Amino acid sequence: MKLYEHPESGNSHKVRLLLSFLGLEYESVIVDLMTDEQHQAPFLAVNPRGEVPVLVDSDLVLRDSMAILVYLATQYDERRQWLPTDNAGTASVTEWLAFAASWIQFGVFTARAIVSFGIPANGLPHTFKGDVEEARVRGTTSLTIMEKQLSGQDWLCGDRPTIADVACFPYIALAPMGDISLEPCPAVQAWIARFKQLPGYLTMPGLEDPDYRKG
Ligand SMILES: N[C@@H](CCC(=O)N[C@@H](CS)C(=O)NCC(=O)O)C(=O)O
Repeated sequence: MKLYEHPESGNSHKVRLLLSFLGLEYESVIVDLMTDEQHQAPFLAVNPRGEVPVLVDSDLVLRDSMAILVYLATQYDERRQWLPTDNAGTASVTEWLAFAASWIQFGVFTARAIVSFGIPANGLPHTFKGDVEEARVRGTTSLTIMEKQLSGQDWLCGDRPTIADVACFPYIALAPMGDISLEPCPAVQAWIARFKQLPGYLTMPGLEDPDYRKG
């Protein structure tokens, strides 16, 4: 398997995490987001959306972190620990994958991109400023929603971690990079601490030092 990724990309990190939890080997191809390599012809031939991550497994090319998580959890997790097989369980996990791709992406993700990288990301040209206030409102609301969900249970979809937790973890844990505090959310903080204890957990820049880009 080949993963097109970037070390500071939380969407890439979701995939790195699940590959590690499942003990899967892969070849890493770094796409330099800092020099706009994602918008140059060679990479656009791989992903016309100009985004990482992309996973290539034999003839299959997957261009979205959620699609990749579902693929890995169905293709390579024989015990189906990361994606329930019952219909209601599958739908509940999908609800949180959609939350990660919408509320989280356009909330904490976007606030982090603007505050720590100076760009709005989300496929917009670097000349765009982005709206950090809008992103912070969505980000704060996302945290409130997650706080409520995690107040009565250890994991987003019940008593065991699933790809719902993997999909939501990086950008929620990186929220302080967008100047969104986790202080008002003790249940979210406890979930982050629990997630970091999972066997095979990997860190990424910003998770331990949210100010590393602000120096
Ligand atoms: N829906 C996509 C979003 C991927 C995404 O936002 N990737 C960012 C890095 S984390 C990217 O490559 N952005 C490049 C750009 O916006 O120019 C997914 O979940 O994989």
